[in-house]
Amino acid sequence: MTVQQIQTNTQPKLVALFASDIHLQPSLPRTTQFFFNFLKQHAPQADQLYLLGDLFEYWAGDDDMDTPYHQEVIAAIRAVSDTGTKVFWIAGNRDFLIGTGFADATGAQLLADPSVIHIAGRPILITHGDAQCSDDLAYMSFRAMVRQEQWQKEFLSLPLSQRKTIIEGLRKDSKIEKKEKTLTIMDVNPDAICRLFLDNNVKTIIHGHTHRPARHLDVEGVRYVLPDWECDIENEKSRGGWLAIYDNGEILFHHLDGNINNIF
Ligand code: LP5
Ligand code: MN
Repeated sequence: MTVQQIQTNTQPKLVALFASDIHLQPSLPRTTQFFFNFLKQHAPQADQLYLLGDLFEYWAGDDDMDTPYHQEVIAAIRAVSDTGTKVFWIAGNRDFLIGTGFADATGAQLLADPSVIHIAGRPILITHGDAQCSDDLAYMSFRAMVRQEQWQKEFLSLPLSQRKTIIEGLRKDSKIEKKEKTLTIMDVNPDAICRLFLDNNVKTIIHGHTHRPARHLDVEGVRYVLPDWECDIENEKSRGGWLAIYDNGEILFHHLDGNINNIF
């Protein structure tokens, strides 16, 4: 009797991808193109794609879905869902007004912030990350206001053009205010992160928002911070990338230039 040797495939299988803070807008054509390439070439190879907030520069409401630009982005995400990759979405501080209209159009499932998911046998907490920036008191009170259901209902009842004008004003103010704030104030608060690890019984956290990509070896576990994307600054290297988890538990950063490693 011949014993047939079965060749095992040692290549780890891609399970999930994580990206955030792409800040899509029509004035960023190269960034948009890099994101579309990511959706077309990489996302379909994963079982799950997690978009962890601030995918858009801002979102004024689901009644703003019909612009050619938004239609193009929606179609690109829909194409990923249609390949069988499950797309999940956590809202960021710029696009928390995304609702069921966007979810239905893209096939994305909206998740609460934070959420605990299970990948390759490990529980992982995912969050946008802004809620943990608790030293930024001005932002915290702004956040508390705009995350109220009643407040959002009233804001969404304003005409779309008026909402856009208000938000564009806030974007300008935010850029000015950020220049005045220290990096420490705009980073996540260590106690808030510690509580997140312990209260949710996880050893892995993935978040975005701070635009300071890194793998932090915190006392309670490992915290992966996703990069923001910016590919439209002349004479500057494209910035951005995503995190990938494989079925052997390995977690790697993928840079836009094709480099792959375990630190960003
Ligand atoms: O986004 P980013 O990286 O620039 O900075 C964030 C915080 N800023 C924001 C504001 C957004 O960028 C702009 C608005 C988003 C649109 C959401 C849709 C609908 C909301 C409509 C609101 C009327 O999130 C920034 C943080 C930074 O992250 C780092 O964590 O520092 O925080 C701020 O800039 C907030 C200010 O410090 C406080 C602003 C108070 C203004 C209150 C005006 C209320 C006006 C109400 C009008 C109806
Ligand atoms: Mn953000």
